[in-house]
Amino acid sequence: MNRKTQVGILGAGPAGLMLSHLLHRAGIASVVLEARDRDYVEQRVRAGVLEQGVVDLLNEAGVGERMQREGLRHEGIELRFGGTGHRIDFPSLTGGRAIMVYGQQEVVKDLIRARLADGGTILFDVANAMPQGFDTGKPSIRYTHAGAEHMLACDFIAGCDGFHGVSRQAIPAGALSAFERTYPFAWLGILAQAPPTHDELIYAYHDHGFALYSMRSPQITRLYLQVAPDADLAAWPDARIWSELHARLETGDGWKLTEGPVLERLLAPMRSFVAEPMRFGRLFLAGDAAHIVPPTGAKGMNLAMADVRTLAHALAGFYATGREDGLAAYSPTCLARIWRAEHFSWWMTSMLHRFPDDDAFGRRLQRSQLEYVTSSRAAAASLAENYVGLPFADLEELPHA
Ligand code: RFL
Ligand code: PHB
Repeated sequence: MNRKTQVGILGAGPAGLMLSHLLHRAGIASVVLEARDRDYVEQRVRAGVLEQGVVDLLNEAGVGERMQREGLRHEGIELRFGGTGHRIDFPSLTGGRAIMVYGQQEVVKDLIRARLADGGTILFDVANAMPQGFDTGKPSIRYTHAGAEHMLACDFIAGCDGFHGVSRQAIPAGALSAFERTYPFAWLGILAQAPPTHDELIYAYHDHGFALYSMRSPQITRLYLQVAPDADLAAWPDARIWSELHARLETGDGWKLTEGPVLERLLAPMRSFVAEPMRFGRLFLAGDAAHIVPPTGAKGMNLAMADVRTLAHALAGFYATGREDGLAAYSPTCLARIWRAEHFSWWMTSMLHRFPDDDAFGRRLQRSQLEYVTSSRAAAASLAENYVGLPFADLEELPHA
């Protein structure tokens, strides 16, 4: 069967769903094609930290109501090293900004519900999706759904299909430059049925390696440990995970980590990656399809949201005026923010982890950096403004169509 729409979107992650929602609000039709089923997408536990600007964007776009009710506003984080905790206070360092702890899968659930309530089309369980014709001005996406072959004809394609998706791969070799760094460690993450006993996230620097204390709700703790890049989950029974978390997170102040049943475990590789430019003809890449950061700066989902904000605005400008300048500015506008987040994520990662080739000099440098960001107001303010998120790019007001 052949279908037609204005924007064909690959991927129903935060990027694809938010793009479809923002386009709808601008009066632009789209169809979202997703490889997985709805349940899988809604249960996939990943990011948890929303920047202030993303919180504002979700609210302004009318999809922030449950987040406002159930999300946890955090006004700081703690950096823990040398047996002591040091708090970075966001509002006083950033002119009142903060973050929201609200699970990525909750954002995804809210966006899917909003799209369907507005009569939007999301096709789940799509196989063999292949963008084509985007260099000729007649783009389309071929795909298989419910056992039949289909073709979606569109004006533009948005590749929001994540790091392992087909969109970036569909661009001819040589048209993209890739910039990449891998790290010699991974994160082992767990979700535990244990009420958080600390109000804010804790980033811990420890001789055994990095650990992160986070949460999802007043009942659920989210915890991460730095492990070897080739770590095997089978070698990490619950008792070993808890013992390492106690060792790396607890300090001399009497605070204790509460244990509880482990609901979920995952291993996350650590990588920095950017593909430039984020456009080829009428195909636009957004979110993880174009760039990856290590999770230490909590930037991945936030960058995905910033990309689609810019893309939705550029497409709205095109449909309102026929002019292409907004579309031409998409990639450079996004890349400026992306490279700032790439640097911040790399910097946080470098400051907080153990590296296999660490020597005493390197460890002393890390300690000095940690002491500096927790004692100098200027250095703390730099960390804080990056963590809560720098202001979004100014987008020109659209002329009325
Ligand atoms: P997603 O979420 O990967 O969604 C892509 C969607 O595309 C689908 N897909 C396809 N669909 C059709 N055809 C194909 N051929 C397809 N191939 C793939 C996939 O099924 C999927 O539904 O990308 P998107 O939308 O760009 O969103 C990016 C975020 O998911 C990602 O950056 C964050 O999760 C990263 N991240 C964090 N980001 C933050 O902002 N704050 C955090 O605190 C944070 N913590 C994290 C993280 C990522 C982590 N992991 C597991 C990598 C913590 C971890 C542990
Ligand atoms: C999380 O809660 O999953 C989380 C928080 C902060 C990070 C990464 C992940 O830097």
